[in-house]
Amino acid sequence: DGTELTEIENYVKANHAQPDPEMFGVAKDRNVIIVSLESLQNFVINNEMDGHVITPFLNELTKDKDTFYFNNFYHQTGLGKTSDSEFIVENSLYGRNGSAVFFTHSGNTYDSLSNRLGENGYSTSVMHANSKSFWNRDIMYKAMDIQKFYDVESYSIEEGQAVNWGMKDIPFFDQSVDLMKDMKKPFATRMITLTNHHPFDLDEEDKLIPEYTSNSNTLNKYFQTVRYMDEAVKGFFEDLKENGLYDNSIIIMYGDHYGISENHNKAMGMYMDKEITPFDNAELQKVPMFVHIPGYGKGKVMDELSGQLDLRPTILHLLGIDTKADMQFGSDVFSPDHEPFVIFRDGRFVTDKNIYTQEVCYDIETGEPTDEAQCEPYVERATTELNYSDTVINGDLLRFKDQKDGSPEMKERE
Ligand code: GP9
Ligand code: MN
Repeated sequence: DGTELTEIENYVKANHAQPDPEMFGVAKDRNVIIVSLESLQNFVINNEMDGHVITPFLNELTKDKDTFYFNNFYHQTGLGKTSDSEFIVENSLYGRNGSAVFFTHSGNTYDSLSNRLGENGYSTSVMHANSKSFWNRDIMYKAMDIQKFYDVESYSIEEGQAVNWGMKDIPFFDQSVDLMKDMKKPFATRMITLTNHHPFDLDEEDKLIPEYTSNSNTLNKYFQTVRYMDEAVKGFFEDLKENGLYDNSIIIMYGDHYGISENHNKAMGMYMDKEITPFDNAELQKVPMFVHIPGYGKGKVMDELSGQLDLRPTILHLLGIDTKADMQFGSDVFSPDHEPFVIFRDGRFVTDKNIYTQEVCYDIETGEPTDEAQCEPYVERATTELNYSDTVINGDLLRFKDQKDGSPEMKERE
């Protein structure tokens, strides 16, 4: 009811981080390209497997002057996997515990990133070469006001262009750039890659590095598909340049969720040369995040602790769109007020001092259990925040927001 909404709004307002004036609007009026990198975890970045570089192109980006590389950024998904990451990025709300919100709440009212961008003159879309109903996307995208879904029907998959779950990333990016040429400008699109997906199968010709050797077939093949995806992203950047779409765009890329589950701890332990503890398992939920602004020149490595819920406010602020009246639980990663506190869907959390998992409070520096009292205040906040997000979704509370604030136009301009 109304009182619930007010209480939650007060919490959200109290946690709002004002944008850094230096960063607010730096990408104003540019096309927005958001790339969801399937199953990409951060541990492969600037790393090697048996002497082979795994992500040569992304490694270059981590040192690139037009790129902010976030090396302390976490996925916050649950069982909804890719669809949860999409939900989080669009709404800056948590997915649901034990189910996929794309299935359970596709009839809700949302104030999505795409909705906000549409209001601001962008043509909005998602590009993903899978059937449109997978994860109930066709229905949920309507609820999130995504104007166009370039699903598998928008692509032509020639012989040799599909593997594993479907279209390979290289032809996918290639054809997507062609489709972008015809989009109304400025456009905002989210691209979802597919090749680096369990069980990480590849055609021989796409294997650019050998397999790893361990008791886990999954981990062994993972390095190869990651390497392939890296090659695909490299080609994508080249294509954008060749087609005149590069300079006037901002490209945001992130891993959607883990690729290697805890079932492969033994093999991961071998690769990392240590025994994998619950602390390590939590840290392994880091995914890379890149904000690439062609011509910007002041990019750097950012170790600010942050997560996927932060993407919505971050992106909107980079485009010069205010979010202070918005129901969102993340905050702008470039804001001086951004708080180093990341909550996982399952209640685990990370602060700049601790990781809390399986009801144990670990010291972030040593990885050893430490004084519970350090985690205590955050345990309560994590519970509150997850509950608030659930309340918003379960009660479809965003449908009341416009009414309370007055007309939709007033809300937009608040
Ligand atoms: C399917 C793709 C993979 O379209 O997004 O989904 P996932 O299994 O990673 O959630
Ligand atoms: Mn996925």
